[in-house]
Amino acid sequence: MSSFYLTSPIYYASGEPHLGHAYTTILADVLARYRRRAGEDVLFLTGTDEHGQKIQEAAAQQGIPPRELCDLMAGRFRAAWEDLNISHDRFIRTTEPGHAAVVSAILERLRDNGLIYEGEYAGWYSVGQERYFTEKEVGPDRKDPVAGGPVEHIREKNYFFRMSRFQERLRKHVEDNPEWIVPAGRRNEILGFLARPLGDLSISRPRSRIHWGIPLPWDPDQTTYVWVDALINYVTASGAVDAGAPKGRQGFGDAPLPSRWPADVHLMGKDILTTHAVYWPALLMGADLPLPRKILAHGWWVVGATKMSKSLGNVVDPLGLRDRFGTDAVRWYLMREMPTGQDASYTPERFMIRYEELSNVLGNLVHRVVSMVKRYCGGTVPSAPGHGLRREIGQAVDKYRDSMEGYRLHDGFAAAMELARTANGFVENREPWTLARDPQREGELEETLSSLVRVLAVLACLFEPVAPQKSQELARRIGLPRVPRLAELAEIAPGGQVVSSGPPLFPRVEEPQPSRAGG
Ligand code: ME8
Repeated sequence: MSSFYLTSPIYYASGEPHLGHAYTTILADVLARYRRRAGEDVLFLTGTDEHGQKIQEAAAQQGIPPRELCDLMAGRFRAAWEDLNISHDRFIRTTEPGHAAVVSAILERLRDNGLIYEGEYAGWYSVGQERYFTEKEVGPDRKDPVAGGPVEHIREKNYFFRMSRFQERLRKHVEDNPEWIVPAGRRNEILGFLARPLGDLSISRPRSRIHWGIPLPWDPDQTTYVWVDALINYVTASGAVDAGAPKGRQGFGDAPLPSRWPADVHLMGKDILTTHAVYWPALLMGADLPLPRKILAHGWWVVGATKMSKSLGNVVDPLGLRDRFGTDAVRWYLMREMPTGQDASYTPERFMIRYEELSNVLGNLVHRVVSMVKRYCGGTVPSAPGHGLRREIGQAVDKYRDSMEGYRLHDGFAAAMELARTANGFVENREPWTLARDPQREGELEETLSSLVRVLAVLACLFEPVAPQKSQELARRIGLPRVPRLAELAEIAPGGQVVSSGPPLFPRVEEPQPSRAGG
């Protein structure tokens, strides 16, 4: 069985989970479920980023120890993912002791490779982004260029990683592997970044200023820079580095350990592409570890022209629609509405358009087919060859697979919905109600219903990654023990299953009013 390792970012434990986090995590979940349905052995990693100034300050503001804040927020993220039916295999927290050990081992390796030096840092720091920015980037208004938050001027001792040494190797890697950073627009952004001289990376902060973090193994008065700490989570969870082993046998260089590394894909929003596509590969090269196979940076959910964000207080929240429309409908909206890589904004009207597809096209098809099998065949799926729509099924599945493999999820799901639409058209053309009145045409009726049940089995499989609960319910209604895998679709032979009816899969609901998230 081939394996697939995918990661979401690990989210800051300083704030509540919101729509942006949910989007990336659902995207990751859809890919994980798709890969499992394709028969692969998946490791899907998510978690929380728990160190650094941002957490330290948030905890101080609330008057609680940072650890307490992290425990609380890690719990909130876990609960949010449960509510959204996220099927992660591992939830990592950077405060886990095992992670600190891997961070130390990697830092030691960089130092042994002659890539660390001590220096003084003077520049602008944004706590919101946990990053330094150049004079030019902060501009005359002295704002962080990502979210427009405040920056502070800092002058202090830091250790530096010789990132500049990897500029050429990295640039060549991006050039030679056009599919490494997707979508292409984001890749061009990184190529542009790498065309200018790359500085070295500050990897530590004085402990006197930032105490909440992992001490440098050779200088405990310095705390590891939170981005270095955070990025390493992907390696920690993979098992590629055994920090407890003697040097030389920890998994670096020519002596790799059996592990899930390298990741098949790192997913993230475009706000943190540079850290993932520049800092991270440079650190991996420095530590003699292989690079991830792909980096996918998606767009933002925006309000007007700005990124939706907690700190900007402009979060308009479709997650609040779960109560009325169900989790699967919200997942469907988010995946179907945003072409992977582009920005999108939530509006109640667009939500309704997407919901009505579920209800009027897919839900309606399920209802019609199940009712007809009940009415005309006593509830048992007829054993007819069911050749109708075979070509259409084949084409839809091909387009779906091709889109999913190419990370164009919106296209993949559009193909699935199109198949449901075609099947509704097939019902209208065949008019089973007319066939049922004519005993001479009983064979045709059975053939038609059998074909339709086959389509429903295929749709259960195609929709499962985005609408797992409803797809299971769909499989149950047509008498299947579970949702079929992709490889099983060709052999599905309807006949003999007992269907069951139930309330509409996607009931009619009134249009949502714009809502503002609280908290
Ligand atoms: O950056 N639209 O964590 P974070 C779409 N801890 N996605 C959005 C979004 C929006 N409006 N807002 C946030 C961090 N996101 C670091 C990551 S990884 C080693 C460390 C999503 O809590 C998107 O995935 O600020 C973005 O990259 C991420 O949340 C940032 O989450």
